[in-house]
Amino acid sequence: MKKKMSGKQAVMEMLKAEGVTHIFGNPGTSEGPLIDMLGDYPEISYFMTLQESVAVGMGEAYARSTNTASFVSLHVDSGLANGIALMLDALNSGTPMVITSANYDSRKINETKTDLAELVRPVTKWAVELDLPDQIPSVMRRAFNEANSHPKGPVYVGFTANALEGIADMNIIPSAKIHDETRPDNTAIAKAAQLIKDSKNPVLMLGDRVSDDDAISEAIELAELLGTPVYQFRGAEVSFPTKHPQYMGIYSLRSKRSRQALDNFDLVIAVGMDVFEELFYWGDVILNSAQKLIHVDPIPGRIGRTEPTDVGVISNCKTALKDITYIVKKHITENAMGVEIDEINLRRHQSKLDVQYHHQTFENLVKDNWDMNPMSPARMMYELSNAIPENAMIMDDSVSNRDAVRHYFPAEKRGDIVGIRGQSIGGGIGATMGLQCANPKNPVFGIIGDGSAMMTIQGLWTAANDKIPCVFVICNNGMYRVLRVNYNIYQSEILKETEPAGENLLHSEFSTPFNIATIAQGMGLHGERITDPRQIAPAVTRVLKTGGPGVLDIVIDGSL
Ligand SMILES: Cc1ncc(C[n+]2csc(CCOP(=O)(O)OP(=O)(O)O)c2C)c(N)n1
Ligand SMILES: [Mg+2]
Repeated sequence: MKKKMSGKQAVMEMLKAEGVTHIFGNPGTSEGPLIDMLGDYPEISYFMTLQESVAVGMGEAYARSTNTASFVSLHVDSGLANGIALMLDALNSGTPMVITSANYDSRKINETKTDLAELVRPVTKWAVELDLPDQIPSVMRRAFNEANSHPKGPVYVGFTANALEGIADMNIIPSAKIHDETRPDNTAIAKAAQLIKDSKNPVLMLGDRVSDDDAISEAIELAELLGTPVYQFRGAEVSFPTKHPQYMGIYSLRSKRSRQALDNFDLVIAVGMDVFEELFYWGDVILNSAQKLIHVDPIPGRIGRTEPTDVGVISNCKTALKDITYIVKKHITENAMGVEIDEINLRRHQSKLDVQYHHQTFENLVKDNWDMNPMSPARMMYELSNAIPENAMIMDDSVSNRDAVRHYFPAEKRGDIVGIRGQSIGGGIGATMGLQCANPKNPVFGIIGDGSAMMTIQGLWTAANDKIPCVFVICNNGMYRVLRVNYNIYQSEILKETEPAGENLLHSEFSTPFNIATIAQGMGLHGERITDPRQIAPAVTRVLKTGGPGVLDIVIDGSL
């Protein structure tokens, strides 16, 4: 039913109708009309950040954890521009968000009024700016629909002062769930099953969208049926239980072990991922001509982007995995597989041995440095993983220490570990808070590189101000370590130079040290600096006892 109201009220009514309870933002004068309305909507909490990247980081993790678009309110052009780095990440990683800001009076077109939609068009799925109040309900409805349906991503809506202050008849009707869980084409599934049947040595690679599509059990079933090794690709969401005996870890072309492993397989079954997406250029085609690729993905346009694909299936991951498993099972029971059951058993056994071998190799590697000072990243993660409560959730922005994080923190289901999945640093501080806002009953620990933390360090204040009781654990190696790691790989593996200079890379070290524990204290948080690994467990107990947010600034070794 139509109701007369102002544009600014329509914005708030639409948020209420959409079920939005959290606004992550940073206000400016142009947003005054909206901020002023908040007093009338106590059911909606506004989390004030002191820099827009913090708000976007909060929105990113909140959306991924609640599986629905988050709402972020930024300031006109300058504030919006500050949010762009993490908006780009959200676009690349498909995180549903509705981001807004307000603009000046549209009659000021001759002055320095920025075209806000134009400003963010490259980093959004859809971007519009409104001049009329009566545009607000339908555009907000479409914004949530667009953000929440494939390809998911950030959507931008700008409101001029005219749209916010004008009065019009409004229909406040929220978006409805769009059922875009596409079913796979039967012919494609039959072709995929045939390739699996013909394969002697397949591998399963699972991207974040396996987790998004709630397809972990289906992935386990197919993996166990085939006895294949399983890799997680990128690994920002949990797509496979890390303790599973066939789980090989995170796949990255930057790792020699990953690249070499690929040579062993005659078939890659890639599900819910951007196939072989990577930082460096490893060639225009990664697989050799004898290797086959099945790619299942829910997003049209993601299949066949770079890698020649033998069978491409646009489908919800859960449904496609189920259907493939059904046919493969039939092949097996009819004994029609190219390989015999014994061979599948052998493959399963071999996968388990490989997993154990890699696990043991890691443990052997870190054993010698177990008592070193500063402590090794492995020791830090070992102590931390033993100290945190059973129901803790991990936000992983550990950058170059991700291998150690993943070695010691088991993850069984979606949400056990939520990783930063984009390219920008600075996401972790906000994402830790966003994860905590979405999961108020679980202790949340954000494991964050010191460089990434410093990019949005003012975010700590929001945790104190809004009493968000998460724990920020800083991997304090005093450097941008990953730049050294990557530069070594670039020089030796891409340029084929014999003496990589990563260790001595200029401007990768914080030669003037900073103390994040005292910075935290200065912003009203509990903060501790830890140099002795035996102090990690007592410090975790202490920070949890405060009931508020805190920082554990852990000094670790950064050598390559
Ligand atoms: C906004 C932004 N600026 C710069 C970079 C380049 N960059 C990528 S990783 C990184 C260093 C991260 O350092 P830290 O968080 O300390 O983790 P470490 O490498 O030491 O493990 C930098 C500067 C980036 N990705 N994003
Ligand atoms: Mg660092």
